[in-house]
Amino acid sequence: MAEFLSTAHCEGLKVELESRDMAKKKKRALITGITGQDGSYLAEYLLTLRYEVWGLVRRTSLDPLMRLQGIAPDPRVHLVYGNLRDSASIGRALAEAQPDEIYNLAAQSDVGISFKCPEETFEINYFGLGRLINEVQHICPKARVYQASTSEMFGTTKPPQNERSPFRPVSPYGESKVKAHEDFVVGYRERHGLFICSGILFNHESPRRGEHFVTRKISISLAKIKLGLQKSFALGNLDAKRDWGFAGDYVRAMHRMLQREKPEDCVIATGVAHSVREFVEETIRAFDMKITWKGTGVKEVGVDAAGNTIVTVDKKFYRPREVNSLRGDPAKAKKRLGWKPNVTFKELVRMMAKADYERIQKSL
Ligand code: NAP
Ligand code: G4F
Repeated sequence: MAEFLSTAHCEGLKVELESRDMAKKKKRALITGITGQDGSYLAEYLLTLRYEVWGLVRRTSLDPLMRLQGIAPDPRVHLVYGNLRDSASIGRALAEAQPDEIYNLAAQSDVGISFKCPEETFEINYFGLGRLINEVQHICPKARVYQASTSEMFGTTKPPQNERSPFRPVSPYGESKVKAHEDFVVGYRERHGLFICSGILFNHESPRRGEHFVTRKISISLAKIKLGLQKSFALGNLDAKRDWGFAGDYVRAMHRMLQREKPEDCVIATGVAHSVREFVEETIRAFDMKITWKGTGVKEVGVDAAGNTIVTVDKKFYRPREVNSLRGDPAKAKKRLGWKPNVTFKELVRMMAKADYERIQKSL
Protein backbone atom coordinates (compact mmCIF):
# COMPACT_ATOMS: atom_id res chain seq x y z
CA MET A 1 0.00 0.00 0.00
CA ALA A 2 2.78 2.43 1.03
CA GLU A 3 4.66 1.58 -2.16
CA PHE A 4 1.55 2.22 -4.27
CA LEU A 5 0.90 5.55 -2.57
CA SER A 6 4.44 6.74 -3.07
CA THR A 7 4.35 5.80 -6.80
CA ALA A 8 1.08 7.69 -7.19
CA HIS A 9 2.54 10.67 -5.38
CA CYS A 10 5.66 10.73 -7.61
CA GLU A 11 3.60 10.41 -10.77
CA GLY A 12 1.36 13.24 -9.60
CA LEU A 13 4.32 15.42 -8.79
CA LYS A 14 5.92 14.69 -12.17
CA VAL A 15 2.75 15.70 -13.99
CA GLU A 16 2.49 18.90 -11.90
CA LEU A 17 6.09 19.82 -12.73
CA GLU A 18 5.54 19.10 -16.42
CA SER A 19 2.42 21.28 -16.32
CA ARG A 20 4.37 24.11 -14.72
CA ASP A 21 7.05 23.86 -17.46
CA MET A 22 4.37 23.96 -20.12
CA ALA A 23 2.70 26.95 -18.55
CA LYS A 24 5.98 28.86 -18.76
CA LYS A 25 6.11 28.28 -22.54
CA LYS A 26 2.58 29.63 -23.12
CA LYS A 27 1.14 26.68 -24.94
CA ARG A 28 -1.76 27.01 -27.34
CA ALA A 29 -4.80 24.77 -26.96
CA LEU A 30 -7.71 24.42 -29.39
CA ILE A 31 -10.96 23.20 -27.82
CA THR A 32 -13.81 21.94 -29.99
CA GLY A 33 -17.03 22.11 -27.98
CA ILE A 34 -15.74 25.08 -25.95
CA THR A 35 -19.32 26.35 -25.52
CA GLY A 36 -20.40 23.13 -23.77
CA GLN A 37 -20.19 22.21 -20.08
CA ASP A 38 -16.70 20.64 -20.22
CA GLY A 39 -15.34 23.11 -22.76
CA SER A 40 -16.12 26.05 -20.50
CA TYR A 41 -14.44 24.47 -17.44
CA LEU A 42 -11.45 23.32 -19.47
CA ALA A 43 -10.95 26.77 -21.00
CA GLU A 44 -10.99 28.35 -17.53
CA TYR A 45 -8.56 25.74 -16.19
CA LEU A 46 -6.11 26.18 -19.09
CA LEU A 47 -6.16 29.96 -18.58
CA THR A 48 -5.06 29.41 -14.97
CA LEU A 49 -2.08 27.48 -16.46
CA ARG A 50 -1.36 30.50 -18.70
CA TYR A 51 -2.37 28.81 -21.95
CA GLU A 52 -3.57 30.70 -24.97
CA VAL A 53 -7.02 29.19 -25.55
CA TRP A 54 -8.65 28.81 -28.95
CA GLY A 55 -12.22 27.60 -29.30
CA LEU A 56 -14.21 26.30 -32.26
CA VAL A 57 -17.73 27.77 -32.15
CA ARG A 58 -20.56 26.87 -34.50
CA ARG A 59 -23.48 28.98 -35.57
CA THR A 60 -26.60 28.63 -33.39
CA SER A 61 -29.84 30.62 -33.35
CA LEU A 62 -29.30 31.67 -29.73
CA ASP A 63 -26.19 33.12 -28.08
CA PRO A 64 -23.77 30.15 -27.87
CA LEU A 65 -21.44 31.94 -25.42
CA MET A 66 -23.64 31.69 -22.33
CA ARG A 67 -21.20 29.46 -20.43
CA LEU A 68 -18.20 31.55 -21.44
CA GLN A 69 -19.32 34.85 -19.95
CA GLY A 70 -16.52 34.80 -17.39
CA ILE A 71 -13.70 34.34 -19.92
CA ALA A 72 -14.93 35.45 -23.38
CA PRO A 73 -13.56 39.00 -23.03
CA ASP A 74 -10.12 37.66 -21.98
CA PRO A 75 -7.60 38.58 -24.71
CA ARG A 76 -6.01 35.11 -24.34
CA VAL A 77 -9.26 33.51 -25.57
CA HIS A 78 -9.79 33.33 -29.34
CA LEU A 79 -13.06 32.03 -30.74
CA VAL A 80 -13.07 30.85 -34.34
CA TYR A 81 -16.09 29.94 -36.38
CA GLY A 82 -16.28 26.29 -37.42
CA ASN A 83 -18.19 23.03 -37.38
CA LEU A 84 -17.11 19.39 -37.06
CA ARG A 85 -19.31 18.70 -40.07
CA ASP A 86 -17.16 20.95 -42.26
CA SER A 87 -13.54 20.02 -43.00
CA ALA A 88 -12.58 23.39 -44.48
CA SER A 89 -13.68 25.23 -41.34
CA ILE A 90 -11.70 22.81 -39.15
CA GLY A 91 -8.63 23.29 -41.35
CA ARG A 92 -8.90 27.09 -41.12
CA ALA A 93 -9.25 26.94 -37.34
CA LEU A 94 -6.16 24.71 -37.02
CA ALA A 95 -4.12 26.89 -39.38
CA GLU A 96 -5.02 29.99 -37.40
CA ALA A 97 -4.61 28.51 -33.94
CA GLN A 98 -1.49 26.38 -34.63
CA PRO A 99 -2.27 24.46 -31.44
CA ASP A 100 0.13 22.39 -29.34
CA GLU A 101 -2.84 20.59 -27.83
CA ILE A 102 -6.31 19.83 -29.23
CA TYR A 103 -9.21 18.81 -27.03
CA ASN A 104 -12.02 17.30 -29.10
CA LEU A 105 -15.04 17.81 -26.86
CA ALA A 106 -17.61 18.66 -29.54
CA ALA A 107 -20.35 16.06 -29.84
CA GLN A 108 -24.00 15.29 -30.11
CA SER A 109 -23.75 14.26 -26.47
CA ASP A 110 -27.36 13.38 -25.58
CA VAL A 111 -27.79 9.59 -25.39
CA GLY A 112 -31.62 9.71 -25.54
CA ILE A 113 -31.57 11.97 -28.63
CA SER A 114 -29.10 9.62 -30.34
CA PHE A 115 -31.89 7.02 -30.69
CA LYS A 116 -33.97 9.64 -32.52
CA CYS A 117 -31.11 11.10 -34.62
CA PRO A 118 -28.53 8.33 -35.12
CA GLU A 119 -27.22 9.72 -38.40
CA GLU A 120 -26.59 13.20 -36.96
CA THR A 121 -24.91 11.54 -33.97
CA PHE A 122 -22.51 9.56 -36.19
CA GLU A 123 -21.89 12.60 -38.42
CA ILE A 124 -20.54 14.62 -35.52
CA ASN A 125 -19.17 12.03 -33.11
CA TYR A 126 -17.56 9.68 -35.61
CA PHE A 127 -16.98 11.47 -38.94
CA GLY A 128 -16.32 14.72 -37.05
CA LEU A 129 -13.29 13.19 -35.34
CA GLY A 130 -12.21 11.70 -38.68
CA ARG A 131 -12.30 15.13 -40.33
CA LEU A 132 -10.40 16.67 -37.43
CA ILE A 133 -7.67 14.02 -37.48
CA ASN A 134 -7.29 14.30 -41.24
CA GLU A 135 -6.76 18.07 -40.98
CA VAL A 136 -4.41 17.65 -37.99
CA GLN A 137 -2.21 15.33 -40.05
CA HIS A 138 -1.83 17.96 -42.76
CA ILE A 139 -1.66 21.14 -40.71
CA CYS A 140 -0.19 20.37 -37.27
CA PRO A 141 0.86 16.68 -37.08
CA LYS A 142 2.86 17.29 -33.89
CA ALA A 143 -0.17 18.51 -31.96
CA ARG A 144 -1.36 16.28 -29.12
CA VAL A 145 -5.02 15.28 -29.35
CA TYR A 146 -7.45 14.43 -26.55
CA GLN A 147 -10.64 12.61 -27.55
CA ALA A 148 -13.72 12.80 -25.31
CA SER A 149 -14.63 9.13 -25.03
CA THR A 150 -17.26 7.91 -22.61
CA SER A 151 -18.40 5.28 -20.13
CA GLU A 152 -21.46 4.82 -22.37
CA MET A 153 -19.07 2.79 -24.58
CA PHE A 154 -19.10 0.02 -21.91
CA GLY A 155 -22.87 -0.34 -22.29
CA THR A 156 -23.93 -3.66 -20.78
CA THR A 157 -20.48 -4.66 -19.46
CA LYS A 158 -20.80 -5.25 -15.72
CA PRO A 159 -19.26 -2.69 -13.31
CA PRO A 160 -16.68 -1.78 -12.23
CA GLN A 161 -15.45 -0.84 -15.71
CA ASN A 162 -11.80 -0.05 -16.43
CA GLU A 163 -9.44 0.33 -19.43
CA ARG A 164 -9.48 -3.43 -20.05
CA SER A 165 -13.27 -3.87 -19.93
CA PRO A 166 -14.98 -4.78 -23.22
CA PHE A 167 -17.06 -2.18 -25.05
CA ARG A 168 -20.69 -3.31 -25.42
CA PRO A 169 -22.55 -0.13 -26.39
CA VAL A 170 -26.33 -0.12 -26.65
CA SER A 171 -27.07 3.38 -27.99
CA PRO A 172 -26.15 5.04 -31.31
CA TYR A 173 -24.25 7.55 -29.16
CA GLY A 174 -22.21 4.77 -27.51
CA GLU A 175 -21.63 3.07 -30.86
CA SER A 176 -20.44 6.30 -32.51
CA LYS A 177 -17.94 6.88 -29.69
CA VAL A 178 -16.64 3.28 -29.76
CA LYS A 179 -16.09 3.45 -33.51
CA ALA A 180 -14.41 6.86 -33.26
CA HIS A 181 -12.14 5.50 -30.51
CA GLU A 182 -11.20 2.34 -32.41
CA ASP A 183 -10.74 3.86 -35.88
CA PHE A 184 -9.25 7.26 -35.12
CA VAL A 185 -7.77 7.09 -31.62
CA VAL A 186 -6.28 3.59 -31.49
CA GLY A 187 -5.95 3.37 -35.30
CA TYR A 188 -4.10 6.65 -35.88
CA ARG A 189 -1.99 6.24 -32.74
CA GLU A 190 -0.80 2.80 -33.81
CA ARG A 191 -0.60 3.23 -37.59
CA HIS A 192 0.39 6.89 -37.98
CA GLY A 193 2.17 7.63 -34.70
CA LEU A 194 -0.17 10.50 -33.82
CA PHE A 195 -0.17 11.60 -30.18
CA ILE A 196 -3.85 10.90 -29.52
CA CYS A 197 -5.62 9.40 -26.53
CA SER A 198 -9.10 8.84 -25.18
CA GLY A 199 -10.28 9.95 -21.79
CA ILE A 200 -13.01 7.43 -21.01
CA LEU A 201 -14.99 9.68 -18.72
CA PHE A 202 -17.88 8.61 -16.53
CA ASN A 203 -20.78 11.03 -16.01
CA HIS A 204 -19.75 14.41 -14.72
CA GLU A 205 -22.09 17.20 -13.82
CA SER A 206 -22.16 20.81 -12.63
CA PRO A 207 -24.42 23.85 -12.48
CA ARG A 208 -23.50 24.29 -16.19
CA ARG A 209 -24.81 20.85 -17.18
CA GLY A 210 -27.29 20.84 -20.10
CA GLU A 211 -30.84 21.07 -18.73
CA HIS A 212 -32.06 17.80 -20.32
CA PHE A 213 -29.57 15.56 -18.53
CA VAL A 214 -31.17 13.88 -15.55
CA THR A 215 -29.15 15.53 -12.76
CA ARG A 216 -29.80 19.07 -13.97
CA LYS A 217 -33.44 18.25 -14.68
CA ILE A 218 -33.80 17.09 -11.06
CA SER A 219 -32.06 20.11 -9.52
CA ILE A 220 -34.04 22.63 -11.63
CA SER A 221 -37.40 20.89 -11.06
CA LEU A 222 -36.95 20.54 -7.30
CA ALA A 223 -35.71 24.16 -7.00
CA LYS A 224 -38.92 25.28 -8.74
CA ILE A 225 -41.05 23.06 -6.49
CA LYS A 226 -39.29 24.46 -3.41
CA LEU A 227 -40.00 28.01 -4.67
CA GLY A 228 -43.66 27.16 -5.31
CA LEU A 229 -43.31 27.61 -9.09
CA GLN A 230 -44.04 24.01 -10.10
CA LYS A 231 -46.03 21.14 -8.55
CA SER A 232 -44.33 18.02 -9.93
CA PHE A 233 -42.07 16.59 -12.65
CA ALA A 234 -41.69 13.27 -14.48
CA LEU A 235 -38.64 11.04 -14.85
CA GLY A 236 -37.89 7.76 -16.67
CA ASN A 237 -35.85 4.89 -15.22
CA LEU A 238 -35.33 5.67 -11.51
CA ASP A 239 -33.13 2.64 -10.92
CA ALA A 240 -30.40 3.35 -13.50
CA LYS A 241 -27.06 3.80 -11.75
CA ARG A 242 -24.34 6.24 -12.73
CA ASP A 243 -20.90 7.19 -11.38
CA TRP A 244 -21.42 10.96 -11.06
CA GLY A 245 -18.50 13.34 -10.52
CA PHE A 246 -17.92 17.10 -10.84
CA ALA A 247 -16.99 18.41 -14.32
CA GLY A 248 -14.48 20.90 -12.85
CA ASP A 249 -12.47 17.96 -11.48
CA TYR A 250 -12.58 15.98 -14.73
CA VAL A 251 -11.04 18.69 -16.95
CA ARG A 252 -7.84 18.51 -14.85
CA ALA A 253 -7.55 14.86 -15.90
CA MET A 254 -7.99 15.73 -19.60
CA HIS A 255 -5.06 18.13 -19.38
CA ARG A 256 -2.88 15.65 -17.49
CA MET A 257 -3.42 13.00 -20.15
CA LEU A 258 -1.81 15.25 -22.76
CA GLN A 259 1.24 15.97 -20.55
CA ARG A 260 2.32 12.31 -20.43
CA GLU A 261 5.34 11.11 -22.36
CA LYS A 262 3.25 8.65 -24.35
CA PRO A 263 -0.46 8.77 -25.26
CA GLU A 264 -2.51 6.31 -23.21
CA ASP A 265 -6.26 5.93 -22.77
CA CYS A 266 -7.56 6.34 -19.24
CA VAL A 267 -10.81 5.87 -17.32
CA ILE A 268 -11.80 8.90 -15.24
CA ALA A 269 -14.42 8.23 -12.57
CA THR A 270 -15.11 8.53 -8.84
CA GLY A 271 -15.54 4.78 -8.31
CA VAL A 272 -18.88 5.30 -6.56
CA ALA A 273 -22.30 4.83 -8.20
CA HIS A 274 -25.75 6.08 -7.23
CA SER A 275 -29.18 5.54 -8.75
CA VAL A 276 -31.34 8.28 -10.28
CA ARG A 277 -33.67 7.72 -7.29
CA GLU A 278 -30.75 8.43 -4.90
CA PHE A 279 -29.94 11.61 -6.83
CA VAL A 280 -33.55 12.75 -6.26
CA GLU A 281 -33.34 11.85 -2.56
CA GLU A 282 -30.03 13.70 -2.04
CA THR A 283 -31.41 16.80 -3.81
CA ILE A 284 -34.54 16.59 -1.65
CA ARG A 285 -32.28 16.61 1.44
CA ALA A 286 -30.36 19.59 0.05
CA PHE A 287 -33.68 21.49 -0.11
CA ASP A 288 -34.62 20.38 3.41
CA MET A 289 -37.67 18.51 2.07
CA LYS A 290 -38.90 14.93 2.46
CA ILE A 291 -39.95 12.28 -0.07
CA THR A 292 -41.69 8.91 0.23
CA TRP A 293 -41.88 6.53 -2.74
CA LYS A 294 -45.18 4.71 -3.42
CA GLY A 295 -46.14 2.17 -6.10
CA THR A 296 -43.95 0.47 -8.70
CA GLY A 297 -42.96 0.80 -12.36
CA VAL A 298 -44.73 3.55 -14.30
CA LYS A 299 -47.19 3.85 -11.40
CA GLU A 300 -44.47 4.82 -8.92
CA VAL A 301 -44.69 8.31 -7.43
CA GLY A 302 -42.66 10.38 -4.97
CA VAL A 303 -44.79 12.13 -2.36
CA ASP A 304 -43.70 15.06 -0.14
CA ALA A 305 -44.35 15.53 3.59
CA ALA A 306 -47.72 17.20 2.88
CA GLY A 307 -48.87 14.25 0.75
CA ASN A 308 -48.42 16.05 -2.62
CA THR A 309 -47.08 14.04 -5.55
CA ILE A 310 -43.89 15.76 -6.66
CA VAL A 311 -42.26 13.03 -8.81
CA THR A 312 -43.99 10.77 -11.34
CA VAL A 313 -42.67 8.23 -13.85
CA ASP A 314 -43.36 8.67 -17.56
CA LYS A 315 -42.55 5.98 -20.13
CA LYS A 316 -41.57 8.65 -22.64
CA PHE A 317 -38.32 9.18 -20.72
CA TYR A 318 -37.40 5.48 -20.93
CA ARG A 319 -34.72 4.64 -23.50
CA PRO A 320 -35.29 1.96 -26.18
CA ARG A 321 -32.15 0.30 -24.78
CA GLU A 322 -30.74 1.27 -21.40
CA VAL A 323 -27.34 1.13 -19.74
CA ASN A 324 -28.39 0.03 -16.27
CA SER A 325 -25.22 0.42 -14.27
CA LEU A 326 -21.96 2.32 -14.71
CA ARG A 327 -19.24 2.54 -12.10
CA GLY A 328 -15.67 3.31 -13.09
CA ASP A 329 -12.44 2.01 -11.64
CA PRO A 330 -10.14 5.08 -11.52
CA ALA A 331 -7.02 3.18 -10.31
CA LYS A 332 -5.01 3.94 -13.47
CA ALA A 333 -5.89 7.66 -13.35
CA LYS A 334 -4.72 7.78 -9.74
CA LYS A 335 -1.50 5.95 -10.44
CA ARG A 336 -0.46 7.40 -13.80
CA LEU A 337 -1.96 10.87 -13.67
CA GLY A 338 -1.91 11.46 -9.92
CA TRP A 339 -5.57 12.43 -10.39
CA LYS A 340 -8.42 12.14 -7.92
CA PRO A 341 -11.74 13.90 -7.68
CA ASN A 342 -12.10 16.65 -5.05
CA VAL A 343 -15.89 17.01 -4.98
CA THR A 344 -18.03 14.25 -3.41
CA PHE A 345 -21.46 13.15 -4.62
CA LYS A 346 -23.16 14.99 -1.75
CA GLU A 347 -21.19 18.20 -2.42
CA LEU A 348 -21.97 17.98 -6.14
CA VAL A 349 -25.71 17.63 -5.51
CA ARG A 350 -25.67 20.54 -3.06
CA MET A 351 -23.64 22.72 -5.45
CA MET A 352 -26.16 22.12 -8.26
CA ALA A 353 -29.24 22.55 -6.04
CA LYS A 354 -27.94 25.82 -4.56
CA ALA A 355 -26.96 27.25 -7.96
CA ASP A 356 -30.35 26.48 -9.54
CA TYR A 357 -32.30 27.72 -6.50
CA GLU A 358 -30.41 31.04 -6.40
CA ARG A 359 -30.56 31.56 -10.18
CA ILE A 360 -34.31 30.91 -10.38
CA GLN A 361 -35.03 33.03 -7.28
CA LYS A 362 -33.01 35.91 -8.75
CA SER A 363 -34.94 35.75 -12.02
CA LEU A 364 -38.32 36.14 -10.28
P1 NAP B 1 -22.16 19.40 -24.14
O1 NAP B 1 -22.38 20.33 -23.00
O2 NAP B 1 -23.35 18.81 -24.84
O3 NAP B 1 -21.26 20.18 -25.22
C1 NAP B 1 -21.12 19.71 -26.52
C2 NAP B 1 -20.35 20.74 -27.32
O4 NAP B 1 -20.22 20.27 -28.67
C3 NAP B 1 -21.04 22.11 -27.41
O5 NAP B 1 -20.07 23.11 -27.33
C4 NAP B 1 -21.64 22.07 -28.81
O6 NAP B 1 -21.84 23.35 -29.37
C5 NAP B 1 -20.54 21.33 -29.55
N1 NAP B 1 -20.97 20.81 -30.84
C6 NAP B 1 -22.00 19.97 -31.10
N2 NAP B 1 -22.07 19.71 -32.41
C7 NAP B 1 -21.04 20.38 -33.00
C8 NAP B 1 -20.60 20.50 -34.34
N3 NAP B 1 -21.21 19.90 -35.35
N4 NAP B 1 -19.50 21.26 -34.58
C9 NAP B 1 -18.87 21.90 -33.56
N5 NAP B 1 -19.27 21.85 -32.28
C10 NAP B 1 -20.34 21.08 -32.00
O7 NAP B 1 -21.24 18.18 -23.71
P2 NAP B 1 -20.27 18.02 -22.44
O8 NAP B 1 -21.04 17.43 -21.32
O9 NAP B 1 -19.51 19.27 -22.24
O10 NAP B 1 -19.30 16.86 -22.95
C11 NAP B 1 -18.11 17.15 -23.67
C12 NAP B 1 -17.66 15.91 -24.42
O11 NAP B 1 -17.41 14.86 -23.50
C13 NAP B 1 -18.65 15.34 -25.42
O12 NAP B 1 -17.91 14.83 -26.49
C14 NAP B 1 -19.34 14.21 -24.67
O13 NAP B 1 -19.81 13.24 -25.59
C15 NAP B 1 -18.18 13.71 -23.82
N6 NAP B 1 -18.54 13.10 -22.54
C16 NAP B 1 -19.30 13.79 -21.63
C17 NAP B 1 -19.56 13.21 -20.40
C18 NAP B 1 -20.37 13.95 -19.35
O14 NAP B 1 -20.81 13.29 -18.39
N7 NAP B 1 -20.55 15.27 -19.46
C19 NAP B 1 -19.06 11.94 -20.09
C20 NAP B 1 -18.28 11.28 -21.04
C21 NAP B 1 -18.02 11.89 -22.26
P3 NAP B 1 -23.22 24.19 -29.16
O15 NAP B 1 -23.01 24.95 -27.87
O16 NAP B 1 -23.27 25.04 -30.36
O17 NAP B 1 -24.33 23.20 -29.06
O1 G4F C 1 -28.37 12.25 -17.56
P1 G4F C 1 -28.47 11.25 -18.64
O2 G4F C 1 -29.22 11.67 -19.86
O3 G4F C 1 -26.98 10.84 -18.97
P2 G4F C 1 -26.37 9.57 -19.74
O4 G4F C 1 -27.34 8.92 -20.62
O5 G4F C 1 -25.71 8.70 -18.71
O6 G4F C 1 -25.27 10.27 -20.67
C1 G4F C 1 -24.37 11.24 -20.15
O7 G4F C 1 -23.26 10.57 -19.61
C2 G4F C 1 -22.47 9.83 -20.56
C3 G4F C 1 -21.34 9.16 -19.80
O8 G4F C 1 -21.75 7.87 -19.40
C4 G4F C 1 -21.95 10.82 -21.59
F1 G4F C 1 -21.14 10.17 -22.47
C5 G4F C 1 -23.13 11.45 -22.32
O9 G4F C 1 -22.63 12.42 -23.25
C6 G4F C 1 -23.99 12.18 -21.29
O10 G4F C 1 -23.24 13.26 -20.77
O11 G4F C 1 -29.14 9.92 -18.10
C7 G4F C 1 -28.63 9.24 -16.98
C8 G4F C 1 -29.60 8.13 -16.58
C9 G4F C 1 -30.01 7.23 -17.75
O12 G4F C 1 -29.99 5.90 -17.32
C10 G4F C 1 -31.43 7.64 -18.06
O13 G4F C 1 -32.25 6.62 -18.60
O14 G4F C 1 -30.80 8.73 -16.12
C11 G4F C 1 -31.89 8.04 -16.66
N1 G4F C 1 -33.06 8.92 -16.65
C12 G4F C 1 -34.18 8.71 -15.92
N2 G4F C 1 -35.05 9.68 -16.13
C13 G4F C 1 -33.21 10.06 -17.34
C14 G4F C 1 -34.48 10.55 -17.03
N3 G4F C 1 -32.37 10.71 -18.19
C15 G4F C 1 -32.81 11.89 -18.73
N4 G4F C 1 -31.98 12.57 -19.54
N5 G4F C 1 -34.06 12.38 -18.44
C16 G4F C 1 -34.93 11.75 -17.60
O15 G4F C 1 -36.04 12.21 -17.37
